[in-house]
Amino acid sequence: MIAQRLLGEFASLLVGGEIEVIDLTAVLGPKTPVVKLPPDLAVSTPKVEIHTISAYDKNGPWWAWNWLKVGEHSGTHFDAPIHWISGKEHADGATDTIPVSRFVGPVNVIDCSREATADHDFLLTVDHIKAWEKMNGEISRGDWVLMRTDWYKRNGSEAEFLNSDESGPHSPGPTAEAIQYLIDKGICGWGSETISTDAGQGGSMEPPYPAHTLIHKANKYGLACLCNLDRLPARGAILIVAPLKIQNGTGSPIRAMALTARQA
Ligand code: 23J
Ligand code: MN
Repeated sequence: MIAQRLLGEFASLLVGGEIEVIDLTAVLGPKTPVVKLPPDLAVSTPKVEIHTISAYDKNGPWWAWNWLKVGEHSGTHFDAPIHWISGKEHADGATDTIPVSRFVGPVNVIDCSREATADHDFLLTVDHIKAWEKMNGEISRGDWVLMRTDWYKRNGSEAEFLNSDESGPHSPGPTAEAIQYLIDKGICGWGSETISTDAGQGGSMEPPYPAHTLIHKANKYGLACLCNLDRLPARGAILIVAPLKIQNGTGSPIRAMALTARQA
C-alpha cells in the first residue's frame, strides 16, 4: 500500500521535474579511451568501432543502422564479478545472471576531487571514508559507493585520461583497506570516474588491482568511466546502472544515470 502510494507520488515528481535524471555516461565511440595493459602481461581491449550498415542509401533505402565492435569493458561500463579470477565461481556473477534488483540502488558519492587534482596517484583511505560518514551518515548495506575525482573532465583525450608516463598510468583510486571496509559495510558496488575501478598504479599494489580482486571476490560490482559525479549530492540519489544481458558477460557498456531531487 505505502509502496504503491509512494510510486504514484514519485511518478508525478518525475514527470514534473522535481526529481531529475542526471546522465553519468560518456559518449561511446572511436575516441572513447580504453585501458592499456602492459603488453608483456596481457592483450588489451580494442578501440570502439562504429560501422554503417546503411544510411538511407543503396544498402537500405529508407533506414539507417550501424554495427559495433566494442569490448565489454569500453567507455562508461559495468564490471561483473566473473570479470576477475577471484570472482569466477559466483553462479550469479555474470551480466546475464546478476539479479536485476542490483542495478538500481541508493548511492553515496565521496568527493575526492581536491585531493585527486593535487595528486594524480591519490588513494582513498579508510580514514577518509570514516570522515565522510561523520559528515554524511553511515554507508549502509546495499548502497553503491562512487569516488568523485572530476577525472571525467579528462575523458575527451585518451592521453590525459590514462595519464601515463615511463612509470605507467597515473590516476586516483582506493586502497585495499578502503575497499575491504566498504565490503564489510555490505555495499552493492564501487564506482569511479577513471578508466578502472582501481588506481592507475593498482597493478603494483597488494593485492594487485585490489578493487577488482576484493570487490569481485565478494560478488560485488564495479563501475568505471562515470561522468558528472560533481552533479550528485553526497547521499540521497538513486543510481541506475544496467549492463546489457550479455550471455556469460564479464561486463558491459551502460547508460549510467541517477535520480536526484532538483536543487531549489
Ligand atoms: C583487465 C585488466 C586490468 C584492468 C581492467 C581489465 C579494467 O580496467 C576493467 O575495465 O575492468 S584495470
Ligand atoms: Mn571493466
